[in-house]
Amino acid sequence: MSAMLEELNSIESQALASLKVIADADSLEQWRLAWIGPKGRLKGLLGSMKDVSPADRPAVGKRLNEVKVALDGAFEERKGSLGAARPQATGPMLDVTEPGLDLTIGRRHVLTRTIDELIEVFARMGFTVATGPEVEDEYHNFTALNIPPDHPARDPLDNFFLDGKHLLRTQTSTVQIRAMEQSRPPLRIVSCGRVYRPDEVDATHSFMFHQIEGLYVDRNVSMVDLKTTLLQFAHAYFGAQAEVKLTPSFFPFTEPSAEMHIRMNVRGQWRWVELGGCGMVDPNVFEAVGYDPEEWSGFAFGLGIERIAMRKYGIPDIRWLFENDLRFLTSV
Ligand code: FA5
Repeated sequence: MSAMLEELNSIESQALASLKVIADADSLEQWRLAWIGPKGRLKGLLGSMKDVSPADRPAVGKRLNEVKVALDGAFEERKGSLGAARPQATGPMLDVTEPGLDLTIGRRHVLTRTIDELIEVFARMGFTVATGPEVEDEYHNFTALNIPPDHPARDPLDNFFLDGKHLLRTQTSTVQIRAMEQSRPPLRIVSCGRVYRPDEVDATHSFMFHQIEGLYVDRNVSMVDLKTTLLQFAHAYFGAQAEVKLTPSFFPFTEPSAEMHIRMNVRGQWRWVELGGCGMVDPNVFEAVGYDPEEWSGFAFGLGIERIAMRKYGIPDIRWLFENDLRFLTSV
């Protein structure tokens, strides 16, 4: 028998014998390093293969492999049995003296907060909250609001139609109609909610945004009531120095119509900011809901809630409101 084969037999029997008496993980690791580790006895023999005669080499190679498999297997088995024998912990694995983890307290989204704040301001002026569906029919989104079938605002390219007759509402003015259909005057409501338009998205425009709609119907309501209500809102929400300006505009459902601008302090500078549209309810709208326009008069307004929140909280880009970036959400 070649000297190498003898050496291999001896390594095998010595290694297996010494493994039998190992009783802890440290000694097992020592054993691994000594016998099968990268600098162990078995690896050392590999270097001597070049001295084996070509005739003996196949047999020696085969035996080397057998010994390696035997020692690796015995090692794994011993490791397993030592692990199983390790004493199991008793009692709870909990150190009650360790400092606890900080819990991050969440907060309502800035738009939700703005909606609640707006509703509170108008509630103090006697407005109640009304709601309406986001999926609307053409009648409530257009026809009842005095927007005739050939009006460009009804163009399918300017709306999110779901089928030929239903669409995602483009304005909260739809709730004016639904509120008037459901009750008799006098009436004083606000309605906040999502609206949808295929507008190109940029720092001030989104394809989905929120509006607050206001409607006041009574006898002898005038533009003075409208402007006073908006001024009260501006003072309550943006501070006593805020001013309101109405400039002529056009909406099919109000006559006369106006754009509402508020002069407010935007990061240290006083500026006029346009927040939405308003006007006196058009007689055709009253007729559509069965109110007598000779008896009843009223005003309505619709303001963009994102624009209000952006001014109030100094948010420069409308997209930040919808991206759910925690760096933004935790800073406003
Ligand atoms: C209207 O939607 C009318 N319904 C308002 C109204 C109500 C007039 C009642 C008269 C009586 P307008 O399309 O201008 O009007 O939109 C109102 C406000 O919504 C705008 O001033 C702006 O603040 C906001 N808004 C409009 N488009 C977008 C958009 N793409 N992204 C964010 N905000 C928008």
